[in-house]
Amino acid sequence: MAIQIYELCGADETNLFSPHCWKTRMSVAHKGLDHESIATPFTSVATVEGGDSRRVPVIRDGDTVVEESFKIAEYLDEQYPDSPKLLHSGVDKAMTNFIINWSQTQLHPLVARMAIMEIHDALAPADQEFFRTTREKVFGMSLEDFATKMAATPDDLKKALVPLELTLKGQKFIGGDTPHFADYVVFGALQWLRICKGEAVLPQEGAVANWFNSLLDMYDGMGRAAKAA
Ligand SMILES: N[C@@H](CCC(=O)N[C@@H](CS)C(=O)NCC(=O)O)C(=O)O
Repeated sequence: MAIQIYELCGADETNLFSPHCWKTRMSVAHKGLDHESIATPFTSVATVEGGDSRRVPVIRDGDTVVEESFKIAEYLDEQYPDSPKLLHSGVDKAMTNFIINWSQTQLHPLVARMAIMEIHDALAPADQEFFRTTREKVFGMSLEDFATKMAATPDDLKKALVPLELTLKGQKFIGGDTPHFADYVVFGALQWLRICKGEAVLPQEGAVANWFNSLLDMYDGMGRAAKAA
């Protein structure tokens, strides 16, 4: 039976753009498992699976419900030990936390600064209102002011990606020879930008570009099949 993944969606239910949900989609595919996406708008997240979670991704695997992309990866490794691992030792999990925090503090804010209005505009009207209210509270300014005053460029992104560019000059993946959950963490951030803002703002050449393209093509091109803006 396919694993159900509750994923954030835009006004168009096939527009599944969330960075954290992409981590889970790629994780499920890495384990060789099928998935069924359940498109979930912002205003429905709080009702998913009885409403315990305020965030997606959430998965249902038979009778088991798991939320949070890192916990989902751990669950998949435990439940499906015969397929390639997403995470290995305790040390490996500990270091993956660094990648998660690096991605969320160095890449996610840049994606927001580059694409905040595009993210907003892709949502259904009720979700736009939710998104505006919650994000304006965090930013302390209107979305429009944030988009102009805090605007970031593809060059800013390229600079933030230097540690990854240097790493991938010497190895195929963050995980070494094969992808690891950490690869999907960073992939999720760039896929979010690709879907919301388009491919032109992503690195066009170099090690990060090659790595990202190889992940887009993996699992029968699942990542590339998601429409870029
Ligand atoms: N640490 C969580 C983060 C999940 C998260 O922030 N999800 C966002 C979607 S990208 C969400 O559900 N947001 C709902 C909201 O902002 O109300 C994970 O990796 O699963």
